[in-house]
Amino acid sequence: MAPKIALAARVVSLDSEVRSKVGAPALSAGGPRPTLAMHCPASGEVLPECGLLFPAHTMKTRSLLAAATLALSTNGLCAPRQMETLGRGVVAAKPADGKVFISWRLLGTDPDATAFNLYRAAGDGDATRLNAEPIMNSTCFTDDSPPPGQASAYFVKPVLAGRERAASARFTVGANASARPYLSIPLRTPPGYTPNDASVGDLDGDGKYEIVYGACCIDDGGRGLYSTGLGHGDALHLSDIDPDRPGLEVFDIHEKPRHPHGAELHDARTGQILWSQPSPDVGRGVAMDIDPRHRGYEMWAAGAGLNGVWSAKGEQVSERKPRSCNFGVWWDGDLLRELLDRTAISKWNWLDGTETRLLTADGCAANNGTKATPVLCADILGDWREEVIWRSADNQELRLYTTTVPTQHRLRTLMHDPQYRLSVAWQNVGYNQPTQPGFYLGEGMNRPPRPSIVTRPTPH
Ligand SMILES: [Ca+2]
Ligand SMILES: [Ca+2]
Ligand SMILES: [Ca+2]
Ligand SMILES: [Ca+2]
Repeated sequence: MAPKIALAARVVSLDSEVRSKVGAPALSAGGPRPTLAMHCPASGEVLPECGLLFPAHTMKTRSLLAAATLALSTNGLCAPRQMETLGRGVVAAKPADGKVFISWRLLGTDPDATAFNLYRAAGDGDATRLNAEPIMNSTCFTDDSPPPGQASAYFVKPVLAGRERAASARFTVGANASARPYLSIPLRTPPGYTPNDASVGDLDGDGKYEIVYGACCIDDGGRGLYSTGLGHGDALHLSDIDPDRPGLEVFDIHEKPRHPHGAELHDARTGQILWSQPSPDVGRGVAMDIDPRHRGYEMWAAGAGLNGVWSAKGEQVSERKPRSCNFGVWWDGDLLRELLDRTAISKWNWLDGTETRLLTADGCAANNGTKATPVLCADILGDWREEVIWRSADNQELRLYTTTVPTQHRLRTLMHDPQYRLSVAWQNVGYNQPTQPGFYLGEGMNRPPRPSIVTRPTPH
């Protein structure tokens, strides 16, 4: 409300000024609400639908009206923009000259008259103020004589009206810190291992989310949980692939493996391999429920010696496999997932191993060359089934395709399943991989648990 009040005050002020200039009677305190007028730049006439402040019959009046309009725009009718809460961001760097350079933030909410005192605490000693007078003309300082052989902790206190305010967090330069103009954040990267994508889910059911980073898994606290040691792969699927065994499973494939597990399903919590298929090189692999005769997701992969479709138990349930090994989409009325490849959606006919085309997105094009992925496939609108966004072949539009097939199944929006929501994000991380929910979504599924979420009220 504050900007609107300020704006009204400015308008009243200008209104009084303009009225005196043009000889119009002043507005009384209880009079009509002042109104800003819009006028035609060419004729100077006030546009009637915008309200009349007073006749725009002099250039001076028009100038003042323009000033009033400018006041309106510069005072801002919009509410203040929400911004993240930032601290002082004190940082200290140690260049090669033996000095320490310290800088900090002047925040957008700080009054213009804010000054700062900078303090240094060496070792366990008391803090010493480094500046003689509060620092007004900058938000940085060079400490010419940091105590040798001791850690130095730097912090600032804002000074307003001669009074110090709360101290910032401290930034400590170690006693033997190397002289270098950067801060080093060490990473632990498995040597020689570069996964192409990552999936996220609650692998141990404690409500916190782990990251499956190819063959390895990072616990919610950031520590390594396990690695299957099976190496690089171009695709990975995390979900409740086998609903008859507890927890989530990961279907992973491996490029030129030096082991017999070209395509394998493993326990997402422990990394234990549940079954695998050998192949000298596997480039694609997917997991989704396409066959209602076998409970759980089916899997297939593109690699030498890999034929047919496997059930969640690792049994070959079809000698043939879908022509594509790419994306899945919940599109028709059943709970099975349909095949999404290039700019088409197809249905797998599990009885004879053929496919039926359900949708061809004429005039659209797929992305990422041979990966042939859509812009996005997710439960964006409507019921729980997924929409597909493709670009038009001429790049002049994005098209959102939504199903028109009725269904008898009612599920909560998939976007409120936390793993699914994250999978919409992971879909475009690295090599695009389709979404996967944190529960089994397929034929014979149980009612999914109500997601443990809160939402912020928003106007509808
Ligand atoms: Ca967890
Ligand atoms: Ca499972
Ligand atoms: Ca199945
Ligand atoms: Ca379906």
